[in-house]
Amino acid sequence: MGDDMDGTHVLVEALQRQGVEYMFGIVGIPVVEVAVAAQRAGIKYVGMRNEQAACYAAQAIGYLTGCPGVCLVVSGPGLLHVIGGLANAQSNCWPLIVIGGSSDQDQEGMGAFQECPQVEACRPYCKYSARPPTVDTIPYHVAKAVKSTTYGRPGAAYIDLPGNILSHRVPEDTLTWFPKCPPPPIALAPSRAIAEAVTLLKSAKRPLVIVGKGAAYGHAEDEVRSFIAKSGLPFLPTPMGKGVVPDDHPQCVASARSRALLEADVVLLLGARLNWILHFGRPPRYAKDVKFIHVDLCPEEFHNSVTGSVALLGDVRAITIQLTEAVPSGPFSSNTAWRKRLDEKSMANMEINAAMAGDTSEPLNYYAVLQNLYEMIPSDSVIVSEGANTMDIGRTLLLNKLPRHRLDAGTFGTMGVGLGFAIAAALWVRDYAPGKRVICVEGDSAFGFSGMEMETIYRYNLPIVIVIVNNNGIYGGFSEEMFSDIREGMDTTIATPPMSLLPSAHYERIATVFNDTGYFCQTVPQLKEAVSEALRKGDKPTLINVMINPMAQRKAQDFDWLTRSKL
Ligand SMILES: Cc1ncc(C[n+]2csc(CCOP(=O)(O)OP(=O)(O)O)c2C)c(N)n1
Ligand SMILES: *[C@@H]1O[C@H](CO)[C@@H](O)[C@H](O)[C@H]1NC(C)=O
Ligand SMILES: [Mg+2]
Repeated sequence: MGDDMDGTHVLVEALQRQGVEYMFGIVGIPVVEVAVAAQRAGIKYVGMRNEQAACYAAQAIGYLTGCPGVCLVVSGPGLLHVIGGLANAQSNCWPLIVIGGSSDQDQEGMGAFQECPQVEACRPYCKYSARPPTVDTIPYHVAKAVKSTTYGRPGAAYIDLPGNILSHRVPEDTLTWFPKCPPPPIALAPSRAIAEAVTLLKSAKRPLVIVGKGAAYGHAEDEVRSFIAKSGLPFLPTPMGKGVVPDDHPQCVASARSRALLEADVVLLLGARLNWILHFGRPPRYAKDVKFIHVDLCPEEFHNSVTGSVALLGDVRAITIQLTEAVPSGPFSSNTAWRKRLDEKSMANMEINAAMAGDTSEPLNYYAVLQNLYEMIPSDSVIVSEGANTMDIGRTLLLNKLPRHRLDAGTFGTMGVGLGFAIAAALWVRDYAPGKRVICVEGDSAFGFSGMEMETIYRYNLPIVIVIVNNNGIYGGFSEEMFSDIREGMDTTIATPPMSLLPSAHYERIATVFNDTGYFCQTVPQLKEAVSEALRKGDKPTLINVMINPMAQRKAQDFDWLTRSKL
């Protein structure tokens, strides 16, 4: 007879056989042993301070590596904290496996410690949610979770492990291990559909390509770049599609986004969904009769919101090769009127941005801070960003030249993702792209959601540069004087504006808790000094708090950012 193995060790070995490399989490009953066994087996474990942030880190490493990261949590409250993260991963279509300990099965229904309907709670936010009934079924469920999270549209999976299963021992020779899940099969579009797409593109007067994060996840950068080069078509990226083709490419019309969407007559979507980020493909943001050619790996995504003209189902990289082969060289370069209209608008918008960035009067505005930051950071940096104005203005000013180098609040618009994403990015850089920098640009409110992950960042000595763009509030706040005037003699809960945070908070002093010194900046020279020191040090975290004008605004927009129905 061979040796016995407990559920914990079966779980860890199954994860390892599936190629899982990173685990993020918080331990407690009954999963302490899982984290310890994972480390012993060589799985990199990062202990975090809140399960939500751990889950953000796990899904970001999944997006960056293509292999799901694991988030390990305890029963009850630990599991419930992770659900925001699960929903975020599912919404972004990023691979993630959450593993939750749960109370012993023989106490079910009796008010067991942290008893909670965990499999049911996770199910709406997952592609697969299950509890292996026995120790010997764990390898099957782990293999199935890996397959569910990476095949078809990527997403999240949940595996529930009661304490009694984690500790139960079975003879090793009764176990069946599953081989590493093969990479997802690649589907091409039928050549007839490719021909239809190309005919439509050729007939277009005002064609536009939109590059989504599906193209980034699908590693289609070389193919999309070739397609853009050969076709000569103007393009713009979605927020996390940035960098698949460099933002500063001459055919990028992101600076004329509203006009490009509104006036295009044929739009080719490469791994981008017609959800709120692309204003549902409908008026008033698009022409009423615009035609969509949609490339997606999920058939249910087609004809959502508007009926498309051509649906190309399959792998975005393979289909982009098909399109590149079928499209004639530079057929659109003759279409100078359309390009001219877009370029004029781009120039006008870029001039407004440059004027605002050039205004370095104090208190600073967003544009001055973000443009000066951009000019200092290496162009291959991974940029993590969240906040409202901070993130939106940063999307325009912080250009990406490489794919998967922008991580932000994404499809679900979640605040609190930044530090978890940055932790994952720092590990990815350490292990796969040494020398790159991770720059995490946070609104002051956004930073607060997962602020204690600063301890995690210091504990693992991750060289992340965190820049807080501090305007004393959510979208904006008040100066110290106005804040105290507003509340003078009043009940603070009645008088404090809901969008305001404590004025002039010295978030940089959080660094002193971890025996470091942060930077407080109110001027451009101070910002430059702080960033250059951070980049020079290079081997440790840096926390920079930049005070800006609490009344600073985004430049005037042609449309409300969120397209609303007229109810
Ligand atoms: C989890 C979550 N809670 C609340 C919100 C609503 N919300 C949107 S942006 C934002 C914060 C914006 O403030 P800040 O991060 O300081 O950026 P700013 O616009 O001030 O630059 C909040 C709370 C959200 N998107 N996600
Ligand atoms: C704190 O930092 C100083 C140098 O800045 C160093 O000498 C000291 O050892 C550090 N203390 C701890 C506990 O790390
Ligand atoms: Mg703010």
